[in-house]
Amino acid sequence: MSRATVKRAVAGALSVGLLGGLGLGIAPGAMAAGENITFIQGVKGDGFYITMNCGVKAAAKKAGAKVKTVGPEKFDATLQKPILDAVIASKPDAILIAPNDVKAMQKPLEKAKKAGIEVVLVDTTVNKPRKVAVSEISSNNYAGGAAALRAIKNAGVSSGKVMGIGVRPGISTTDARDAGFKDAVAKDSNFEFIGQEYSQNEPAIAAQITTAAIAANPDLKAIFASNLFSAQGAATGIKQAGKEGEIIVIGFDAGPDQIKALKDGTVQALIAQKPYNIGTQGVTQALRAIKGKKNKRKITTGFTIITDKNVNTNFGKKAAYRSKC
Ligand code: T6T
Repeated sequence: MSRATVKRAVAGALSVGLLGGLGLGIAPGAMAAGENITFIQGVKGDGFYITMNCGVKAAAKKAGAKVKTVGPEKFDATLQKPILDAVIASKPDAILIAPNDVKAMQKPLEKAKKAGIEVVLVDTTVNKPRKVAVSEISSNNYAGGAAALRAIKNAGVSSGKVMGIGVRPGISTTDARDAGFKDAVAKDSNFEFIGQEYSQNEPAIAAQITTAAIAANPDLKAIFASNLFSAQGAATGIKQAGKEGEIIVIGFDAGPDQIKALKDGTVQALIAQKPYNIGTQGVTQALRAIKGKKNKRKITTGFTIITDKNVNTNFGKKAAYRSKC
């Protein structure tokens, strides 16, 4: 029986007054402190997960829970799976995880559930989330992708060729953003979607894709790069091609490098998620599950559009990701 299951049994007993009746003197809630939570990031060193980790740590500290944070060196399920296996073996009460792939991480996460560990999916999800997790917390990624077309128009481009740079198929978040963008473009006959490319989360590949696309399409008007590293690379590619301000770049996420690119005019808008908030809510849901309380199955967090107009305001600054807590 896992610690979480034991605690649930104890919480149940407390609620019917069994332990009180036995005179054990355990106050309701006393068993709740000191839960062990492990947060498995999508990838190490990513401002998005760094900021989420700040939220996770703050919420855990407030609740008296302990947190361990781990993550793969690359956004790659073959690297994340062994990390998850080791975490399962260490028997935490709950795991918060951003799975690297909808399919490849499904079965490994089913093992966590079988081991009695409460799982909360933060950011990304898997194909059958209900089989593994008590709660899923993420941005409205599809709506965020659609917002990218509005941002292109707000940047002054009302027609022409646009393209997408994502990470790779099989990542729930970026797939949804890419689809949201593509569908929005399809609904607007002034625009033409010339293709979806994939950076494998490598800025250098995103830069190459950008320069090649510009060479092949001198009339390219805008690029939507659907995550931090793709956007970082797209900005580099735009600079290499000398097209700053001429070809619009809309990036998802708001890491320090992206904010810099926005300020220097290489990128025109950033769709910033609320990773800190995803982290705090993730801990709340994990603790609820550990204590046998009802969970919110799905929580959708919002996003903020950062442009040169608000980047230096308190609003814009608050939306930017952190590089440390
Ligand atoms: O965009 C975020 C995250 O939401 C996505 O799932 C993977 O990429 C990021 O971590 C940014 O690098």
